[in-house]
Amino acid sequence: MAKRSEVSRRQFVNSMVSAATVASLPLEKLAWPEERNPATASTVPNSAANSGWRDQGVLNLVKSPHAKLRNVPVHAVTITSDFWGARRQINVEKSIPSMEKLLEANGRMDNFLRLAGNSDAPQRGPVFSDSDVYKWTEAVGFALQSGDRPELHNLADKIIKEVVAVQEPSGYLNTYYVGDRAKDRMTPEVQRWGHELYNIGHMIQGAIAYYRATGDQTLLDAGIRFVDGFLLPNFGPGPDKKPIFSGHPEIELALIELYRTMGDKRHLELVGYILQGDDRIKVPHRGYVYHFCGIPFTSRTHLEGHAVRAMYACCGATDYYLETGDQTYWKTLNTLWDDLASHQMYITGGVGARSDGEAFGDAYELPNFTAYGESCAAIGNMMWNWRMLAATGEAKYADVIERALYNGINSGMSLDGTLYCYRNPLGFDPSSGDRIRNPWYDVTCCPPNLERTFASLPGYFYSTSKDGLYVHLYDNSLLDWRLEDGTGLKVQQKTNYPWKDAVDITVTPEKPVEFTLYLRIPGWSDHTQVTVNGKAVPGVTPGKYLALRRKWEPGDATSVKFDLTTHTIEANPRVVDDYGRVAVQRGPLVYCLEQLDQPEGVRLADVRLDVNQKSSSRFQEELREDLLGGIVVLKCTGAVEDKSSLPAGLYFRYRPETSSKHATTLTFIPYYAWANRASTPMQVWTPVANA
Ligand code: FUB
Ligand code: ZN
Repeated sequence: MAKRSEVSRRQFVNSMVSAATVASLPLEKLAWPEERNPATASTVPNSAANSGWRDQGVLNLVKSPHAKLRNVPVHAVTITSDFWGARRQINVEKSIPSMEKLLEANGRMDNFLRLAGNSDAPQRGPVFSDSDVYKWTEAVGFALQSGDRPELHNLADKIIKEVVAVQEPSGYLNTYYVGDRAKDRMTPEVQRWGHELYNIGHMIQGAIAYYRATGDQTLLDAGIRFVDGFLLPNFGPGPDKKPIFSGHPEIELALIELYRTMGDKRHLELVGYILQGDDRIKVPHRGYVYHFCGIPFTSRTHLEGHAVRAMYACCGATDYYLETGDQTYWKTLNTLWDDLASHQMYITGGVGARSDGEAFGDAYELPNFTAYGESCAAIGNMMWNWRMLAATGEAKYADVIERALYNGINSGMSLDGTLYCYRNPLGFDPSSGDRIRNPWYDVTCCPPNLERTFASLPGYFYSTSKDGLYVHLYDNSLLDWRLEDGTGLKVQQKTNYPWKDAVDITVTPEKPVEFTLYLRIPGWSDHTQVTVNGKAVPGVTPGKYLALRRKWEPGDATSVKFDLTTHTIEANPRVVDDYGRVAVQRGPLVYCLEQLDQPEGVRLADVRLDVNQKSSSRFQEELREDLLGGIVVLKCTGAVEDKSSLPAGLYFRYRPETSSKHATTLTFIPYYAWANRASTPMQVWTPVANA
């Protein structure tokens, strides 16, 4: 299908403010250009009627009846520099291009080319290899939503052509279930393990991101052909159709975004059917646990099974709720979320305690060294909380997003953007032989997942509501969008967050207008000060949005000062692996100890944290521009317990009087930056000296 050509508002914004622009955007960028002057320009209401493809956010919730908040398009937010600006620049300049080369080198494109007669290479990679290509395409789609990059654009166009070239007339498209394996397509067993619908789900998500960037529907049409031509006529409820078992939830959220994009209600209804489960496909009980599908979603009482599957299922179910308002779904989602927050989530926002089955553990089962914490699962956690936030406008969901994003997701990609963690443990000993960061995995789900997440990040900074604008995340950035009544609005953030406590926010509506600016006050910030035009605002509560309702005038200045006191955090005593230990958190960042930062001869296994001093005086902060891309290092006094007098063997009488301790200085770095130098021991949870 032809590309639509339009003068892009995004291109306009990007020509004015490029990602290379440094932190301080001059104030004139906040001014409205002549043609947007309220006196001369007509306002464009943010209604379904004109929500064109270019203005659809990460989720297009414009018509979702049960969404309290609506997404702001990725192109409307320019993250200019510093924390996420640097990360995103590396993502688009290094990670995404190098991943494409790796996909080629590892046969992911040959899998398609062979079917078109353009390669002799045999099929390579696991059954879900196609999804690697689709997730990469999604990353490019989001990257292009922030501004055109001809090289990436051309490369993605070429890849999309190679993909759609091998779609069968029926609409079926998969590079694994071909030839001798074609007879196995969509058999119950293959629905369990074969990832056919998972692949197509990622294809549809990639296609939508690409469409929202370029208007190019080529891949989207292929996704629709699969669903409308192959899936819907043959599979679904009713005796004339075969049953569906989604196997690895993913198709659910993709189909709902397709429904939001194209408006075909059958796609939403199909998700209702899939989430209900079809008992014509029977799997053993452990299968319903592991796959997190196949039985009614609304019968779930806790998180269990494969963590990525569970998180994606929760995303799909929340999407379904946002469209239908089905209260039984809402009740289940809240039950599962409480389980997540009270029993199952690492302090880093990672999820999935067990390597065995890449799975959730029992309540409070959160081991550190053997933690699975797959990057994809933390991303799934963020995606789910983004949907819960849209449903409610409650800050507790944004707190989880921030926790996962800054820690358990951010750790997944090396600082140079070329190495990735599959697992994100909270303790590490390299003598295990484990290589934690790698350029490539044969199961390479995480790298392109991280790339699409960082590329989509501007879309997570703000939401609109009927009465105003929500600010969820803080970093140097410029929002150029509109309120839901159509009034143009620019919001500039200037900050050195998360290293410094201040965020200056300049609000520039195109004309004076009354609305509510909702500022997220993170749960970790005990004492936050907010002023508007220099006047202190009362009623600031941690873990809530602060509602600033007033008539906003162009140039109104809001300033926020967060409480970045470093805190030691203890876990519920039922988390046995953290008992007698503390983690260190400053602002949104969880910190860790890496062996190579500690004094010579001090082994991490022997260090204790002295918690007798007051938290505020315990840690000295050092801004180190030269280290790990620029970080705040935390130093504090600790103790080293001398165990050298213990005899050889496994068990000894406990004789605390004979153990000697000496003081040392411990150096903490942000967890996300670990394993970016040499491979040395690391730990997040450190025993306290008096435990
Ligand atoms: O099965 C597809 C992906 O591979 C899962 O989401 C990951 O956990 C990995 O197993
Ligand atoms: Zn993964």
